[in-house]
Amino acid sequence: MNCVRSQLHSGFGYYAGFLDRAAQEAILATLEPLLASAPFYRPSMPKTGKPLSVQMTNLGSLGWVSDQAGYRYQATHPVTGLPWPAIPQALLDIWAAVSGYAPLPQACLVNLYQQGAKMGLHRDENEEDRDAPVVSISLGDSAIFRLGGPERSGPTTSLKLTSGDVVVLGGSSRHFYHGIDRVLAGSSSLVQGGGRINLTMRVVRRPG
Ligand code: MD6
Ligand code: FE
Repeated sequence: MNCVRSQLHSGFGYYAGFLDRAAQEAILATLEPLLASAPFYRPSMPKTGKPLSVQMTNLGSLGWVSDQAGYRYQATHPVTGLPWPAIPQALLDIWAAVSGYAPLPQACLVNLYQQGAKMGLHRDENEEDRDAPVVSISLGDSAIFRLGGPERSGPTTSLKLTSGDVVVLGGSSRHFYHGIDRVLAGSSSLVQGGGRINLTMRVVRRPG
């Protein structure tokens, strides 16, 4: 494994180059049939119903969804009505390698960034188990990831995430604001048709 773990804050892990090109291609090939049965859809914002620029789908027993009614986890795809496909073993292996947390994730949110898509500063706070870290895998085009602190208005640092990088938000950083300012279109040839795919694995319900 050719990667460096940097720790900028307690509980924040940045594994640059965790997955080599072959491993990235293998994960994409594994995802292909799963994304065919649980296709990307465009969620909308609570209250306003305004569409997000990021397209989403999920893997696992629970998936994160957003619509006019609010943010929540649910067992089925909002468009197909089918249960989400299971999280593949290759992703669970990454969880086991970097999370430091024995219970397995119940949800893997899959974000697709195309044509100027970005994600505003937010905290992941719809999970019941917030001792568990969130593990994030980046594939395809590079992105500028902004990491702040526990307050929305606090100082932030920016980090360029490239294909194969893995980020862990654990410990105190689990509750830190973060977002994607922009994606560098054309910076990777991994994803067919271009763009960036981000996978975030979460433990939603408290285990046991
Ligand atoms: C993204 N990531 O990289 C968005 N959340 O597309 C996240 O929102 C995120 O990278 C929790 C933990 C790690 C993350
Ligand atoms: Fe997040």
